[in-house]
Parts: sequence; C-alpha cells; structure tokens
Amino acid sequence: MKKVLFFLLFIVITLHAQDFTKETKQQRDTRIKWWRDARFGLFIHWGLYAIPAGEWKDKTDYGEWIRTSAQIPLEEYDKFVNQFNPVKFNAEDWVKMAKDAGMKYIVITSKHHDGFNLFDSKETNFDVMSTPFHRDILKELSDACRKYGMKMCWYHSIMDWHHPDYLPRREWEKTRSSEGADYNRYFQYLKAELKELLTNYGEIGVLWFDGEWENTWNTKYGIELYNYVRSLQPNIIINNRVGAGRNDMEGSTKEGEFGGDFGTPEQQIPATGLPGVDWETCMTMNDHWGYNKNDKNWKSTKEILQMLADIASKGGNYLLNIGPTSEGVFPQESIDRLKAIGEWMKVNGESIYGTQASPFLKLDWGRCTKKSLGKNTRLYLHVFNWPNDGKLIVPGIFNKVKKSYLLSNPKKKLLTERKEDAVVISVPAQAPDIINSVIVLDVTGKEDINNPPVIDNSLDQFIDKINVPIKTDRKNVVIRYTLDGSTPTIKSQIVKSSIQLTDCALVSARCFRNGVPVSGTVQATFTKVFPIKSEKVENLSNGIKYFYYEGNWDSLPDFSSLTPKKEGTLSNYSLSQKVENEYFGFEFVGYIKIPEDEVYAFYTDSDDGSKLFIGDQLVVDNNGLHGVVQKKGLIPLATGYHPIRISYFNKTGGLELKVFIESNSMKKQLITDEMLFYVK
Ligand code: FHN
Repeated sequence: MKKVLFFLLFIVITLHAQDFTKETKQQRDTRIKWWRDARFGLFIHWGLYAIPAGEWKDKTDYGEWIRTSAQIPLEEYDKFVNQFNPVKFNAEDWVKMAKDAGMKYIVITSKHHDGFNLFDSKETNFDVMSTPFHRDILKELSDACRKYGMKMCWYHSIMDWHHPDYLPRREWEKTRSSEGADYNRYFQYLKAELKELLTNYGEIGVLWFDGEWENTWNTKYGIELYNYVRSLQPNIIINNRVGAGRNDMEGSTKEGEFGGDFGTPEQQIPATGLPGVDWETCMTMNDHWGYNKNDKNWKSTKEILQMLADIASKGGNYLLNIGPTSEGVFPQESIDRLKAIGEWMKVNGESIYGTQASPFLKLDWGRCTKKSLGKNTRLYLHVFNWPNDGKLIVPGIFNKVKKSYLLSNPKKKLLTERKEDAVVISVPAQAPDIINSVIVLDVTGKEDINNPPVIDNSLDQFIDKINVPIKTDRKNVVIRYTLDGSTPTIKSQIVKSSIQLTDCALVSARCFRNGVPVSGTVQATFTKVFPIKSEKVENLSNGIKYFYYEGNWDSLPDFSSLTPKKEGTLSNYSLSQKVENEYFGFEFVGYIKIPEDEVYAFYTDSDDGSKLFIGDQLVVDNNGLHGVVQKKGLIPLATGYHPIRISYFNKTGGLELKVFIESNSMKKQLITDEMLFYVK
C-alpha cells in the first residue's frame, strides 16, 4: 500500500512540475487529433444574464455583458441568483440535439465574466447551488455527454466582475472599492475552481479561456495556468486565450507570444485560414452570445452550412453558439437550425470530419476539403452553385482520376474527362442539395494543383540588391521567371531557390513540368530606392525621451498642442511611466542608430492607437481605437542616426505598445536599447 501511495505521489509531483509547453510535435498531434477530426462543436453561453434576456430599463440590446454594459451595481445583479430556476433544463435533450446536428464537442460557460458559476463550487457561494434550481448543471451535462459520446468542454473566463480580488474594477464602479484586493489571491481562486472543474466532472476535452485582455493578466500567469490545467488533465486542449498574445478578434497569436493549442477567430473566418496553426472560429447564430429575446437576426441554415464548409476548407473548426433561455431551453430558432444542419451532416458529414484544408486557392462554385487515402487523395467538392450545363469544371488539377460520385448517391459513378489542366465532371441536372451538394473526386497520388509559386515580397524595396525567395510545394516542377512582367516561357530562366535583383523589376514566375507550364503566373514588383540621409548629432546618450499626457481620446491627439503631465528618459519604449490606467498617451522621441544603408520595415503592435515617424515621414500608421493590432511600414535609411518619434494613446481595456524593426539583412526583432539614443 505504501509503495502505491509513494508512486501516486510521484506521479502528482511529476505532473505538477512538468512544463507541458515543451511537448514534442508527435505528442501534441496525438493529443489534439480528436479535436482536429471533430471540426464542429457547440458553444453554449448560459448564466444569470439569461434572466433579463437582453433587456434593462429602456434598452433591449444587451447580452452576457449586461452587468457592465448596463452598469448594474453588484448588489442589484446578485438578485438574479434568487431568480435563476431553469426548470425546463434537460441535459440529455441538449446533448442529443448537438449530437444529432453532427457536433462532436460542447463548450459551455462554467463561468463567464460576471463571475457566476454554473457548477457546485466549494470556492464560492456565487454559484448555481445558491439558486432555487440548486442542481449542478455541469455535472448533469457532463454525465449526458459521456452517455452520448460527446466531448465535454469548459469555457472559463479569466476576467471576473464579481470576485473581490479581481482587478481592475469596472471604471464606472466608483463605489466598489478595490481596497485589499489581491490579484494573486484571485489567481489562486481561479486555479482552485479549475481544479474542481477538472477533477469532479470526468474527462474534459477543451479548456476555452476568455477575458484575458486586461492588463492584470500576463504571459507568466498564462503559462502557469496552462501547465496547471494540463497537470490535472494532461490530454486536455487549451485555446490561445490562456496567454496574453492574441490578435484581438482575428484570433491569431502574435509572433513570439504564447498561443496555447489553437487560435480563436471570433465572429469571422480568416480569408486563408491561419496557415500552420490549429484554429477554430466561434460564432453566434444571431447577434448575441447570451440569450437576447429581442434578437431575431438569425443566420440562415444555408449561411451556417456554407460557413461550416468554408471553415473546414481552410483547415479550421467551427464552434457555433446557442444562448439558452432562463427556463433552460434552446430558442426554437436554434433548435430548428440544429435539426436542419443535422440532416445535411447525416449525408455529408464525412466531407467535414477528419478533413484537411483545400489544395485549391479558389473555386468559383464552392469549396473543397480533402483526405489522404494512403498514397492517394480524396477530394470533397462542396458545390454551392450547381452548374446549369451539367458540367462541373475542376480547374488546374493534374492528377489522374480514379473515380467520382455524389456523397448522397455513392453507388452512381459520375463520368469524368480531362480538358487541358481541368477535370470536367458530368453531374445530374438537379443539385441533390440546394445549399451544398458534395461530390467525391478520388485521384491518384498527392494532389497536384496548378497553384503558382510564391514570391516572398514582404520587403519589396531595396537599395543596392535584394535576394527574392521564390518557392513552390509542387513536385517534379521547375520555376521559370522573367523580370519585365512578361509571362515566363520554356526559354525563361530557372529559379534555384531565390533570385537576386540589382534594379527595379516586375518579377513573374510560373511552374513548368517536362517543358510544359503547369501553373498560373504570379507577379510582384520590386523597387530600387535611395536611402534617406542620416543626421549629424552630438552629445548623445543611450535611451529615449518620453512625454506623458492624460486625456480621453478616440484617436491620437496633436500632442504638440498639449502640456505633458510628466517627462523623462527611458531605455526603451515602455508604458511603465503611465499613472492613469485608462486614459493616457505618450510621445517618445530620440534617434535610432541605423547600422547600414538598407530598406527597413518598422512595426508597431499597439492597443490602442500609435504612429511611428522617421524624421517628418509617417512610416507606421496604427492609429485608432482597437485591441492589439500590428501595422507595418517601409523606409530606406542610410547608415547613421535618424530621428524617430512614436505617438501612442490608450483609452480603456487592454493596453500594449511594442516596436519592431526588420531589414533584408536583419531578422524582425524588437528595437533594442542599443539602437536608441537621445540628445542630452
Ligand atoms: O467578452 C466575451 C464575449 O462575451 C463572448 O464570450 C465571446 C465568445 O468568445 N468572447 C468574448 C468577446 O471576445
């Protein structure tokens, strides 16, 4: 018995000490496989906010943010606890509806920003056990998920408008003192609740964090929380909102930041997916996450199904939201959509589950998903616009066709023929499904599509010369190019891996195989420029000067017309000298020492707005009210000192300022202290 106890203790200590961010690619691929294959899940936003259902005093457009959007004092909002009694709630009904809709996992708000807990927590009374309902909703839901083979997942908000230790307070909560609040103690509360959620409810598939954007949260907390959660359930998957490096609603993770296991685009589908990373678009069915009884702006089943195919064709997952009512039922409009989606998924689900992104850049009639079948490839052609002439043209594919058929009628083979670099499929006059008819096209080998090569024109200006990488992932091809904008021919020069330019050029590139073009042509312009002269300056010291201002702006003010509250010098760009947490601005002035004549790219990551000037030239314009956004600008500079000025302002919520530099010979990096100077 002693040995067993020591062994278990050893396991617990090992798990707690382990840095799960260091796992191998294979370990991660194994852990996340079920999620990648799933492709489709149900998001549920449910809590006290379902009681007002979007209405407060004379306004009707609230949702789950009602407590802070309507500025409801805590004691007023807490009264909802005594009203929460969703007597019609039936966990199995919910799970069966999700399962019948073809969804593979359910992510429900264990705690949203209002701090209310839908489960029986021993860490607080602000939970469902304090309500007339007095049942552990998450226990019933997790049991039902297990019964029906659905993955149970938690959405848990880092931001907490109720817990006394959470900071910052809402800026309108003038009377709710933050005296004695201890954020580190709040972090322990967050961990204690997560321990309950990850030990009392069986296997949990995903921990979906949110509310990480306030400046009390940081990467250190995020990585510690990631490891803590994984120590409790090593196979769990955690989104990038556990960290502090998300690109706002775009949902990708900023370069060099900790991104958890997947990106989280919100209410949007990235135009070309998020290449190279796992990602999931979360989206409402109408315009609200939490139930709003007046919101009738429902997405049609057609929109939802075509978005499901679009997202899968870009290699992403779709987390579709429902906001249940205070009675504990899904709105009828949501139920109707789930049913219709389920009917389509019953016939076509294999074109979504376990698929990878389309190999085509664009298809005029719809989307494509694909699966590898051993050495060969299965393409699922999602046809939104059915051809009138009975001929579906699949452009730019060089593979040999093995067979083709409608997913709705697999026994009936479809005739295919080759027309130059296209495959033409003869299809029935009527589309089997008016929203999305799926045709299977099995081809030999890995897909071979006429996608043109890629010219890296991230820096498209140069002073003396520039190396331009031109690449393709196509097999058995050579890339030929021209510099005058003409279409490459068999006689054009071959690219080794990059080409060197010493003069302006309109580069055109194309793939050839056995002397025949097998791709379209891609073009990019490169411009030869002259460097801006440096300035003669003396009496320099390392660092920059800063001028700190306070004010409530919606965009950058003209700081030259204002009086700074504070000024001084810093070693680098930093907001550390701010006094006000919300409404402030900075001007940073000085010189940057440029090491060689080159074209330089400058970037600012800022929340809210910023501008970067070299001399009088505006190089980066990142102005405006926004979450963390990165903007870039190019400028040719001669060796030596150049005046650099950065203006920045913050209004509310998150705040951030990072400044990067890059050139053809300098990897993108934060501007270093050694590069910055000011006149003493
Ligand atoms: O503030 C939340 C919002 O209430 C909702 O939960 C969405 C869903 O992902 N996330 C945050 C807004 O980005």
